[in-house]
Amino acid sequence: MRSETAPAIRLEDYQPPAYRIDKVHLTVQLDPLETIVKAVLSIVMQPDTAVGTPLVLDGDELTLISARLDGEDLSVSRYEAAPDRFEFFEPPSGPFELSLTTRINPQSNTKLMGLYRSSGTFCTQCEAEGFRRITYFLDRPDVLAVYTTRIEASKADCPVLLANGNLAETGDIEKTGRHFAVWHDPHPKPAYLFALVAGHLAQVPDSFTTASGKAVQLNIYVEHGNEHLCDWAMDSLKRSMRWDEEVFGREYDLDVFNIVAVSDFNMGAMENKGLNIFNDKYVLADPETATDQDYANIEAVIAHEYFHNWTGNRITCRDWFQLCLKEGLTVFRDQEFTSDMRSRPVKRITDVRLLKSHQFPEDAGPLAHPVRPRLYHEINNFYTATVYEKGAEVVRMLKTVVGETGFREGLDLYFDRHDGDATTIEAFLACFEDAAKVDLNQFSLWYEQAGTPLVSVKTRHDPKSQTFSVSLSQEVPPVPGQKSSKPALIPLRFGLIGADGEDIEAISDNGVEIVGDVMLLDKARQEVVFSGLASPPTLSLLRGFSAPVRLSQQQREEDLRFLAAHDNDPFNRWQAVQTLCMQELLRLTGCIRKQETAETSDAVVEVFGSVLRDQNIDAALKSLALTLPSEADIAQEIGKNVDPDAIHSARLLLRKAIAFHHRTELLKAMKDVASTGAYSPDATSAGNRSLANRALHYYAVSGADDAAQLVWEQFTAANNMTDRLACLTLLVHDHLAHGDEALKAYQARHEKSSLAMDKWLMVQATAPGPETLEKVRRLKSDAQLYDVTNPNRVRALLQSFATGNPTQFARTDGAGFELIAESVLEIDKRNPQVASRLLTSFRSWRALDSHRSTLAESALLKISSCEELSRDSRDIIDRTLQ
Ligand code: B3K
Ligand code: ZN
Repeated sequence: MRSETAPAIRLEDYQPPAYRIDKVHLTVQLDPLETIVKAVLSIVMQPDTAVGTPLVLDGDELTLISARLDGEDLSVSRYEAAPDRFEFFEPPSGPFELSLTTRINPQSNTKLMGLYRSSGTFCTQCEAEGFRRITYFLDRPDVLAVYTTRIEASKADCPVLLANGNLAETGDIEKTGRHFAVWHDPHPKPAYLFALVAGHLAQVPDSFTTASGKAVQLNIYVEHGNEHLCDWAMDSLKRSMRWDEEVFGREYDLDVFNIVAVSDFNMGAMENKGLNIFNDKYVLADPETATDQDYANIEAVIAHEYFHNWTGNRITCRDWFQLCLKEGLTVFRDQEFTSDMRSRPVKRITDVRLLKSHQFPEDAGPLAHPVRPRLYHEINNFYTATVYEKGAEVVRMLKTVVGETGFREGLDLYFDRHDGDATTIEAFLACFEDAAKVDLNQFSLWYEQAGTPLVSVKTRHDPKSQTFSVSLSQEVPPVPGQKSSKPALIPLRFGLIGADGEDIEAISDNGVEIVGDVMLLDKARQEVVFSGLASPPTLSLLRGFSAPVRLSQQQREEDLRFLAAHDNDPFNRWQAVQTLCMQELLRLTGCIRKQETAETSDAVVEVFGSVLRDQNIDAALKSLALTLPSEADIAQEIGKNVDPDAIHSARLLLRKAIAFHHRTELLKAMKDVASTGAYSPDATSAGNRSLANRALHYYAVSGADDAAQLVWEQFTAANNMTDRLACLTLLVHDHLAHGDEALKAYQARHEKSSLAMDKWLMVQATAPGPETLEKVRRLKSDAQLYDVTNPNRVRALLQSFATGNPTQFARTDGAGFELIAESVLEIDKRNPQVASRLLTSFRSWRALDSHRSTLAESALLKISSCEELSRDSRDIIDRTLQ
């Protein structure tokens, strides 16, 4: 007997709530095993509600202790309470106060939703539906209330007591050894933004003065001993606050902004009003334990959560289908912040790589869904790359379509018109239609249709008429459960490049609207004809990746080499190198599969020489240009009958050829950017390290006699985590001498830092080679090194194996799939969200060759046959197998 699938929730069934809850007064008496929550709810029946309509509150694993109505005990005949609901029959038709007291057990809360404990600290996670695990409530985002929270706890165990809003009162509870704090949040908010933290935490204080001169107290709370690791996060916070004022005119609105870092957290961080709670991975950093990537992530996540204060908190979602309203927009905002703080082209390339590696496969597989889904069984499974990353791309396209000014005016209108609302995508788009006077009807399809559009391009030059025609067509490949798709409005930024490498101003006529350097594709097939072109230009299409589409364009190798050298759009220069590599990698993979001799193309290898020698691109960009498409990217491009071993071999072959041919230039590149002096996390220094380590990545397999020794020496000499981890990865993944010694040395050095040890687990889990599986199993059973209760450990060891080690996950003996299937079942019992996320690593199973896909299917069927699967995992497994 398999467990039941939860009922589907549909967008079309949305109904406004029958009752409002305007005020919430919570008293939380903290105790690890028996926490008592008294909730006093000020409730009003909505004008359209029929008198006598029952009030049904959500609950999840709750025990009711008492219920009172306007201060009097509520007779048991007037309500029914179960762990998952509280139903009040025939509530008063006028305003009333319902007081409910419930008991919960934070210590046994292994789902890490609701109120739980992380290393002894009490903390909460309420998005999406965690508040109902604290008290009975209308736990939906369109019920907005003003919260006052009184926390009571042992003074010794919990000297720090925090909740949303401003601190109103503190004091001792006489003769009990307990104390209290009262927090008041004047901004009405949905329950998912509620937060509470209590524990033994160190406070790192700072301050910020807003543009209008208001003083805000800033605090980061961390475990004692970690105070010295907060400087970067605090600096990032202050820069985010200033940037949001300068770029979007948004100021902070409370007296205090608190951030708490905890070590057990299901995701990255949470934007609770005035009290952001973070996975410590996105707060703590010093050069010894954090890489440049970690520094960049911290900056971006701190900014993202802070930006939610306006896009998410002051303006929230009407229902969970509108999740992209806050997430897509906030990701767009954090991407812009990073672009301003660092290098815009580098950020764009990094984001597009992420989109292509995470979102494109999602959109091409069984878990595909529109940016705004229409149906869900478990909302936690919709915090996806599609909602976040494609959602941000849609906002970026909106900006392209309505123009810079129209975009800013539309957003200003959105903030004005909807401040304090729980609203929808339609309302958001209407602001841009009104401000920029455009019709976004066709554009809105981006929110409705799943699947990545494929844009096919053909060009033709006619010397007689001196015209250059570009024929374009668009189609969305079939998506399970989606009827045929309509043509979307696709903004294609482009340039026509002359033989001298300069962009040509060309005149076009006919059906395609062109605004500046953007063609607006709006039909299934269209043609643009440019005139006055005696010789054929080179077309640079989809500059800046102006739309989340796949391009099918027959590009000659010489055109790609020309674009790689001359395109004045940095994104497309990078893309040209990637396309060249991808074509070469597909060819090599084909040869290997057919057991033909695979020889690398000298011309492609030489492109890397030109990139290495190019004086005009900065180090970070150069490093990206030298990065080959990942194995997963190649697999995705192949699309079906995928053999990960062949892909791995092809990629290694090309890497070795590049390394062998450019040994001298690689050494020179390393020398040119070698760091002198102390570590600094700034973008330029990080770019230099990135290039040096990229060059070393090639040099390590160049066949040079000193290669392995050089990596080992750099490992031992490294004065920062970025370099140390880069070397460790090479030593282990390329099976160089000293690999085991390096792992031991790293372990000895970092065993006290769990974040650093996560990297150690990850390096081993992602090592290619058949020995990895046994190693992962050994590590998994080592209680000193692995802890199934900690989501970061699970992600470091198992998620990285499943998603970052394609040859071993998809082993031909099925042992990789089995390991992950077993682990999903084990984790699912404790923490469904972490388990279902791990389970999504099977999403591309149908694209594998028939032997491997049969093995994957049997692992999936094993999971599916489990009787006690959580709702989260049941939803993913059903969709993955459909
Ligand atoms: N809003 C949270 C994510 C909540 C996930 C709930 N399963 C973090 C963020 O996107 O900022
Ligand atoms: Zn977010």
